[in-house]
Amino acid sequence: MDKRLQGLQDTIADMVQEGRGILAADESLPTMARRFKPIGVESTEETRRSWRSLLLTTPGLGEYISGVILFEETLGQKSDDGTLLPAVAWQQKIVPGVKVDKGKIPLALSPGDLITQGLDGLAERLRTYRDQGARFAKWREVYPIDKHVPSRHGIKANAEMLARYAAVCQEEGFVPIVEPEVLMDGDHDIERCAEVTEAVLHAVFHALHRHHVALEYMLLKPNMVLPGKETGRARPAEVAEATLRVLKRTVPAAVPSVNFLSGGQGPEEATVNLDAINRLAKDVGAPWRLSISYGRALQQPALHAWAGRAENVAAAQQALLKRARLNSLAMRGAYTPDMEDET
Ligand code: 5MM
Repeated sequence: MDKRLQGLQDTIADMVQEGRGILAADESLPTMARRFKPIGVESTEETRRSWRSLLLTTPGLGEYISGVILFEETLGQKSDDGTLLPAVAWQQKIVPGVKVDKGKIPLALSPGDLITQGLDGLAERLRTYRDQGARFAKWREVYPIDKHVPSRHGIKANAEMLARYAAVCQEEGFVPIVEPEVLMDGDHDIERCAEVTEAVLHAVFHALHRHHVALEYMLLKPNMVLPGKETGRARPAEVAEATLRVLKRTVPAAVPSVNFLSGGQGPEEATVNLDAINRLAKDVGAPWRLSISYGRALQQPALHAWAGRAENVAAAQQALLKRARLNSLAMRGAYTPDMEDET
């Protein structure tokens, strides 16, 4: 095996492990400001450093978390003892990665569709990130659901973008996380989400094939199949059935792991649904690991416990560890809601 492929294989081996998932801590500046606002913390370089340092120095986190997606700024930041944060992550065998997209804009002449920017200069940026310790990358395309959205053209354009990003990553020795997110916003039913997610994933894997992306060396970060937020929640068994049905129709077995985003589900809801998916997969079989790449669903309780105060760091780390541990159980289909009452 050549050196580049061996490097990709090693990264996959370090990231795809039973009972371990990915922590998404790659919020851009406006998103981080939105997350800090309810706890009364101003988003500055220093508060973002404190928060992300708290996450990565959580004792025992590596037992449940195998990778962390960082925001570019974090790659150069240090913990209180002066260790660079990517190195802090790796002390617990948590592989550091980086979000490389530059955010979404409206897709021109295609009302309602969005498209993500950031391909220009990507290979050069990846070389810098590699020197800073990153070994994988992440790029998100976003698909709102409406009557005529996403359009067929929008689905194709977004798939092309994800595939071009993934190809550049693999050429530079980075494992790409491919994140097509069908949003939960709206009043659609679960079948409409299934229909859109299926069309999106079909297009993404066609494009990845056209662009020679090796599926063995990438990770998929999709949404679960859920009804719109305004429609109300579906039963976990229903979510599991629809999600596995769509994934089985669209995701080749060569992909080593599917790492769901939480997408606005509450922390417990995201765990219950992951558990239901893994319980069903035990019955009906699934060729990939079914794990997490949660942002809000892992961080939210910890963020509220912290509230920007140094004296709350230990409590916040406990809250993060609890969500990581319960999601680890859900990856095995071994979570029950009464576990929420244990510390
Ligand atoms: C969908 O968002 C990703 C997963 O987070 P959730 O589990 O909270 O849904 C997340 O990685 C997202 O892509 C980042 O937070 C970056 O978001 P922005 O919009 O700030 O680039």
